Amino acid sequence: MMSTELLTEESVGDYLASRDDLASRIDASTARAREVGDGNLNLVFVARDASGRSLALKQTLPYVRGDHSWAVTEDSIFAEARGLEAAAQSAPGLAPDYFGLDADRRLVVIEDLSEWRVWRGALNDGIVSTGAGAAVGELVAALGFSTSYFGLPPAEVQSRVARSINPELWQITEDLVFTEPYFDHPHNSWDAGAEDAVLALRDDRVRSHVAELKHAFLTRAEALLHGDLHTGSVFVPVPSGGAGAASAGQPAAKAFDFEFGAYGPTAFDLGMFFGNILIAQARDAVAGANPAFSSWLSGLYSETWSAFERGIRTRWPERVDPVLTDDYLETWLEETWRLAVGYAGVEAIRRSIGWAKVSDLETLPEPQRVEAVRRLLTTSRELVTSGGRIGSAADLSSALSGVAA
Ligand code: SR1
Ligand code: MG
Repeated sequence: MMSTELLTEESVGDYLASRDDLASRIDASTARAREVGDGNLNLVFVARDASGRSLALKQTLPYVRGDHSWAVTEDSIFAEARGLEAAAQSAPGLAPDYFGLDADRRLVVIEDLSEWRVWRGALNDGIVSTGAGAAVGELVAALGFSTSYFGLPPAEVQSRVARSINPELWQITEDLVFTEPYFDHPHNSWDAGAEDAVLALRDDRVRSHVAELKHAFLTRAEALLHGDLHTGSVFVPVPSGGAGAASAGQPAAKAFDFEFGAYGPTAFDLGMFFGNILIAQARDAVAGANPAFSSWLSGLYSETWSAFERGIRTRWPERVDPVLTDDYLETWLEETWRLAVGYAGVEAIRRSIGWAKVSDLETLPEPQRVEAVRRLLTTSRELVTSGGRIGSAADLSSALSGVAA
């Protein structure tokens, strides 16, 4: 496996000095860098010069940050670049500004968003981020339309699908999201108090529903996905005055970390996001004390879906294929919703008991965590096996009452 020279806080200045194309954005001679990444596959450096101008550099690691014996392709940087570029074209402002790829060093240069907050942390602190769900819905709609057979000629989609394929990265999602949690696997762990809820997932009826979701993930190369759209992949503005409202003209959220992106079902991005809102609700149910926050959280499914649906419907008149009728749009939206509900379930399950756990649950004291995980597993099992019974955001909210109660 090839391995590029990794940047360090000390070497970022020299690297920037070698990049004439960035000279107008930062003064390399006074730039100082800090490594701030907490993702699994990358280093992230924020470099700031003496006059306060800053940039972020994201470089792929050849291994998983939390397990150096787990080697991973550095080619995820190409997915990162593709996602940033597609977002810049179709959803300006809803991802960090993108200043280009250095293919040899496996790094991208992007807007520094260290003044913003990772949404998961803000959710853990009970902060309302007004409009952030709608921003996520709009981003998914923009990618879902503009990179797919809806917005592009077939030959163009097919060549993009071919370029986006990365079996090694896709397999991480196949294994961690769709397989390991449903079998004995050394990546899984849970508190003893959640044992019966975990064992209830080890059942062929559940596995058959997971199989349908996994097969759709593997075979429906509909649109370029973000591929890992959880609340730790979204920045929100830091609220001023506590109101949580983005300031005028500022987007309410920006998605980042596109390195798992390839062509797949649009429902996957929506479902990943919903699964993480569900986790935030479980945390809030056992540890929160702010009814306004709880009520805003439970409205996020409908806020996100409405923005997504609006984004697709608004673009629909520009579809490139006349056989895509208005009736077909209704069928596609229904199917996308059905799959998204299932993907929400598998995401909440794997974040509760699989390898990639989340701070929403991990920072809770054990008795509260057990309670939150039990609620999540029981409700997520319902989502995974619901097979279309949950037909709307309102149905979803009532199906989730067991988590939020
Ligand atoms: C080895 S990577 C594990 C997980 O972290 C990323 O954020 C993805 O969610 C992946 O499944
Ligand atoms: Mg990530």
